[in-house]
Amino acid sequence: MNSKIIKISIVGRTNAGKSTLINKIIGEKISIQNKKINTTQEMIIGIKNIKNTQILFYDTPGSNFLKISNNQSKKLKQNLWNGIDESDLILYMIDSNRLNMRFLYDQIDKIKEVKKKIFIIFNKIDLISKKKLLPIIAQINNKFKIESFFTLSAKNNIGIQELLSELIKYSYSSKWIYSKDEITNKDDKFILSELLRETMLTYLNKEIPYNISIVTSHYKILKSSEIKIKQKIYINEKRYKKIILGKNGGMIKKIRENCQKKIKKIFGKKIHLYLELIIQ
Ligand SMILES: Nc1nc2c(ncn2[C@@H]2O[C@H](COP(=O)(O)OP(=O)(O)OP(=O)(O)O)[C@@H](O)[C@H]2O)c(=O)[nH]1
Ligand SMILES: [Mg+2]
Repeated sequence: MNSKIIKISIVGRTNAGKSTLINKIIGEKISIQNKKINTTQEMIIGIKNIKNTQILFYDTPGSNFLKISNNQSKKLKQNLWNGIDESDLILYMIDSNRLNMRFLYDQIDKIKEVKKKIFIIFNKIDLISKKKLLPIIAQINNKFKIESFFTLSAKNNIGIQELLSELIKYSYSSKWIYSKDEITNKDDKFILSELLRETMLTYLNKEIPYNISIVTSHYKILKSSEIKIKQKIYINEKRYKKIILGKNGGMIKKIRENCQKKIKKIFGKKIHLYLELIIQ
């Protein structure tokens, strides 16, 4: 059979729902999602094979980092542009409920520079009437050359099939890059570390989740087919320790139990999770 591929980067402001869309398309949680900002930090590839076509989705960090430059954002920016550079087509994703036209025009202007086809995706259509978007779509269409517009709800799985059918039309003859059963470029250990980071984003406020690094140091399937996992949380400031541990260790307990539950849901096995907090 004539094999085909297409590489697509998903770009857009933090919280637009990029990771949610990838997870829905792949059918498994490969990229963490959260209502806090800048959830995705590394570029994660989701792989979807439909008949003879391999579609690669590059999940990128939220693009309001295009303009800011401190150390962390430089890395995020690099990961974002790597995704855009490698792709054949760009999906620019918008939270329809939080439209900011000036910001949007700025972003499209910037992304246009790479001269790739752009699809604009209005996400979270469950929160706003589609009618309201029509004049906005017309306005964008007048100003820029946009290949296609889509309205969907990633969270509620509305409009995703239509998007996939359209994307397939842009695929071209080429050998597949990943084997048939791979769903992401990241390994289990990376995904486990990300799940812990997601849990910490949920429970901890302010800057802490952005100032930790997590390493999954041990992952073993036991004879009972239960899984034993050890994760190290590195923090760069002593004062974070007290907050992460919580009163009588209550916070870290909550984090551990919640993360364990999430992993169990994904891996379908009983999980023994051990966390270690290390000050660097
Ligand atoms: N109501 C509604 N919420 C959604 C939809 N899609 C995503 N969300 C929510 O929006 C929030 C952000 O989703 P993410 O997928 O983490 O967003 P992101 O664009 O990957 O964000 P960054 O990684 O920070 O750039 C989460 O709380 C999602 O549950 C949708 O279609 N409708
Ligand atoms: Mg994300």
